[in-house]
Amino acid sequence: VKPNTDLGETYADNLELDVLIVGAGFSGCYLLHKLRKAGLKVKVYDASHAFGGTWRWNCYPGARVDSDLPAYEFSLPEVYNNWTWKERFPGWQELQAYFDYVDHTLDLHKDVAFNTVVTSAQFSRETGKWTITTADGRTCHAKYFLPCVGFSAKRYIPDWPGLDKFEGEIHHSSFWPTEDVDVSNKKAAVIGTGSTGIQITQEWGKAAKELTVFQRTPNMCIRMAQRKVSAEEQNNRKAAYDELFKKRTQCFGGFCFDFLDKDGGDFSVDEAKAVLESLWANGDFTFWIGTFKDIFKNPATNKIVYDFWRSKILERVKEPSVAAILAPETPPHPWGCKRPSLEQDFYDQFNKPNVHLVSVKNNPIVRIEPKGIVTADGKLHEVDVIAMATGFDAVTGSMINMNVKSAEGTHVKDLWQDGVRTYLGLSIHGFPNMFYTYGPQAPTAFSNGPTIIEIQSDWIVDVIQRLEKDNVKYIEAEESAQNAWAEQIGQLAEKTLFPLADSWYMGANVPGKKREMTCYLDGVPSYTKIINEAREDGLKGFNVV
Ligand code: N01
Repeated sequence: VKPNTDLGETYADNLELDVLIVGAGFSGCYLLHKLRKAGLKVKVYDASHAFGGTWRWNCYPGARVDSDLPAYEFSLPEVYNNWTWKERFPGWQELQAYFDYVDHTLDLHKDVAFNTVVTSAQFSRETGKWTITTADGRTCHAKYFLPCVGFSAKRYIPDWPGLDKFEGEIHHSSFWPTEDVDVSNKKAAVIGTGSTGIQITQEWGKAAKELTVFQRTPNMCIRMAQRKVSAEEQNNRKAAYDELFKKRTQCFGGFCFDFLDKDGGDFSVDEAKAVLESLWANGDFTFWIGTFKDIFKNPATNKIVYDFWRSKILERVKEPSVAAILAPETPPHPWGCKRPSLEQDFYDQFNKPNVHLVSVKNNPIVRIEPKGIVTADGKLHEVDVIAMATGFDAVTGSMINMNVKSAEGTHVKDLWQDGVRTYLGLSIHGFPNMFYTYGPQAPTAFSNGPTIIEIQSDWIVDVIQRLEKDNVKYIEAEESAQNAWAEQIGQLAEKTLFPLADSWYMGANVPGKKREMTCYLDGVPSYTKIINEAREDGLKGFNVV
């Protein structure tokens, strides 16, 4: 592909910038807006054709966010004042429209080069600049490099033999065609029951002639109390948004609620049940990160929640043998230590004659044949169309994907071979003047995206402004500070039940990936305090050159 220089300066070759951002999702939009306001010359590169990041790519049937209003949006009054949502948990179409509205309101697009895939990035200590190259042969030089590529940019597809021989349609959820995949007269399959598989199942269970869902690990889904939300209701609340957005920075998960201030053992059996009933009735994540405060530390408390959850699922699924796969008596892992999804009618699908569940826990998928999916017992499950809801090389994969190299030329993948190393979940030793958001060793997957993204982005903008004011050539995380941070990430995890689950949080979903906690587990307020203290303490843990 030849560079299209007709598209203006943003698409030019040999671009000279103060800041290059990669990714036009929540982080990229926010940082572009704030850095431009600070007077810097900034551009954004994005591989997609439009704004939205994950919400451009993940347009599979039923894709919607599990964070309810108004937690999942920018806290900028100039943005929220004139925007209203239609549903409590918006779907991908609405989220795409939101991003288009944000672009329009903040006039972002003139500084964003779409269809631009970054293929390498490396810093020169001599020039004090990053050199970034793109798939179509453009080069850009920037003093600061901000990869804002989220935690799920690198899709994971198991390497089953025969995948390329399948005669029907096959789509990974994060690379979904923009036109509808018609399953009305087809036998469809969904492989995987993470958040994505749950949502596709809800749609295809209704639309397909036959649907077979391949489940390896049960997803402990929470009820989603979806509803329409009127403009009037939202507008009446807007006077309180400033306070609400402040509150979301003060709660563990970056939502507008927090854990209860009591442990499970502080309640009698009946009291605990009543508490859980009321949280269940909320139909949102309060049942996950708004329950007993020792839920992720105390196996007894965790089991109380699991048993309650299971009782709710057993009420829904009619066939006991199917219910036993979806909600087994023995928990497959501690409650909530893999990301639970919100569901509306996922479990009800399995009461229909056209929807089938296959457990691949002890009978794995071994290959794909032209006509379908073969499990270890030799059975061919004939299907016409497959939704691969098999997830991502999460958290670390996005950065690795871009071929980012240290100033000395070492690929980030090689540096992380024996374990992820970052400082504050914001920077990496050997990568001067590079800061990232919503990635490894930050609250990332344990927080509401827009909350932590704004906190980290504000930190980055502030630091860059200070460096510019002081005429600094570059800053770089100290190796010792980075090692201490990595140790802290591991120690925090060890105090919890999270390492007991084979989750993508632990890197356990991708064969060969090192098993370790990839995110910061002590919540948004504690993380914010640490990064702000480091900044105020003369950029503690950084070398300033
Ligand atoms: O990916 P996942 P996802 N054979 O990794 C299964 C966010 N998100 O795309 O659990 C058979 O969670 C795998 O099985 P197991 C959200 O943070 C948010 O669903 O590893 N099965 C699992 O069931 C989410 O957590 C929203 O045993 C195989 C599934 O594939 C994250 O993105 C919506 C397999 C993968 O699930 C990722 O979600 C969507 C194999 N060989 C996504 N390999 C909302 O906010 C993997 N699996 C609503």
